[in-house]
Amino acid sequence: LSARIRNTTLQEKIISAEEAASLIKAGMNIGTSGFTPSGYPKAVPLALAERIRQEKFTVNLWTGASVGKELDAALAEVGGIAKRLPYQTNAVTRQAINSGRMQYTDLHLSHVAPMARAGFLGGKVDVAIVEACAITEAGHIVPTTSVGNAAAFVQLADTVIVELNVAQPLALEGMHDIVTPGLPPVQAVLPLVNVADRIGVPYIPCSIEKIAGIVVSDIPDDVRPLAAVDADAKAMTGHLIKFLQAEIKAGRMPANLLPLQSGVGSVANAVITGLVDSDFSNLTVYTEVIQDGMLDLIDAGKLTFASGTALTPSPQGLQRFYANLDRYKDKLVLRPQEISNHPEIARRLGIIAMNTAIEFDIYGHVNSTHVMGSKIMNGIGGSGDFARNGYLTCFFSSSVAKDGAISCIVPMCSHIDHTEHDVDVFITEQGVADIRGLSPKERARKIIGNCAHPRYRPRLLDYLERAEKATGGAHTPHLLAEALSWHCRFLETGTMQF
Ligand code: 0RQ
Repeated sequence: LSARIRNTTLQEKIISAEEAASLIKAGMNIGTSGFTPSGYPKAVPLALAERIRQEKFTVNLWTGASVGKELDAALAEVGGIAKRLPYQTNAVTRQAINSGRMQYTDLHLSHVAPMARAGFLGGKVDVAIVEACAITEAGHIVPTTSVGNAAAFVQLADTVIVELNVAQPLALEGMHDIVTPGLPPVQAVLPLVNVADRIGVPYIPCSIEKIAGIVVSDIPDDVRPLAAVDADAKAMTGHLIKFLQAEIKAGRMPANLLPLQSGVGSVANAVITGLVDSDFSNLTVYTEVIQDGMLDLIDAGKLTFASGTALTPSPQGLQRFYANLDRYKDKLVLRPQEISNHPEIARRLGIIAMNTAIEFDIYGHVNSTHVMGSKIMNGIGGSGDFARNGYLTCFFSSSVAKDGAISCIVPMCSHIDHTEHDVDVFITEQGVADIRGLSPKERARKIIGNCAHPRYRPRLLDYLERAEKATGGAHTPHLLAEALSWHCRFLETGTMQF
């Protein structure tokens, strides 16, 4: 352990998970490391859940993004979370949110640390719980497979609990680049002009005094297998690659493209995997999650560098990453999410933003978060950070969901996360709608014609034409009494079909 805890005073601070959990009091704001099921604390949350089961109290949980079952599910199952932010994918948590048992604040991921720093999120960070692979002589914390908001939470917390995970290789040290920007009006310029630039230090600055206890754990990240690439995802990838090739030909994109950002899920993975078999080379990635497909691209010699805030591999991907860490380490960096998702940097680098929608409407608004207007799915995640600030912003979706009972292209979205002003290109398995520079009515015809499923196309066109007539050709014509009728029909009959 002396290789991992390099200060003798700190070696005396090793405590059990139960002792660490006892430092947490009812009503506290707990800020943890973790982003997707990577680099989150596990042993302390499990002990905290057990305490909550017996003593019945709640805390507020702030993370980087979604986290594994030992944190989200364990605490949600015992009713231990009063308020959760900023992104989740756990079924138990989702159920608690949608049944009114848990409050949920869905934030742009780049906003969380600045808002916590500014005191906007309902108090301070009382306790930070951070997974580490080592603690330096000075007390600085070396993170593991993600950074997320860990640096900001450590900076802001009164008390820090370090979960030293010996299952995480020590060789991860050096992969991180940590900066914690200040508060306006004196924020430093972030001098990041290439995806591989390092602008910080390879650890989370922390003082020895702030560390209240160190818990040694060996629980691995709860990484999940990849969803199979289905026919729709394959078709969307094909459309995207053709579209990008045409952009290069038209002189609107360099031959090696621009830094790629891609979301999570089956489509995102298919897109990245699809690039492995394409002609593109010397690619770069500036994103939040580094997935298996990016390791494939490195292995194929097509990716020169990837910057993210978390590794999000499959179980096989994680083993492959650990086994070849030295080789991958030169080509990867993990940053705080306020830097990986920073609007200024995304704009400067000119990223290609690629995210998945639940539904979008004929005028180009996107719903990424809510099913039928009311029920949260996961959250906006980083999609808004990148969509608003990308050089080219693409949204993907199958044209229909639930075996065709739902059209993912609707007259009006039942909830809006990204507006018509944020999107350049929509891609479904049907085709591509490039809406750059188009007026709302031009956009509507392109989206209906190129992206909607043939089964729903005539009805969408009929809606548009009747709306144009009823409003005398208004700028964005709607029949307000009918605009959400497709969703109402689904809720009443189980299908949007007429
Ligand atoms: O339902 O789970 O019951 O099968 O939605 O849909 O097709 O499996 O797609 O896993 O890629 O997730 C938008 C949720 C897509 C995700 C979303 C139903 C469908 C299925 C899931 P089932 P798929 P994916 C980086 C960027 C927001 C955050 C983001 C997401 C389920 O991509 O969370 O982009 N995005 N972050 O049947 C009702 C519709 C539907 C529908 C699909 N129109 N109405 N249900 N479904 N379309 C990541 C981070 O920031 C960390």
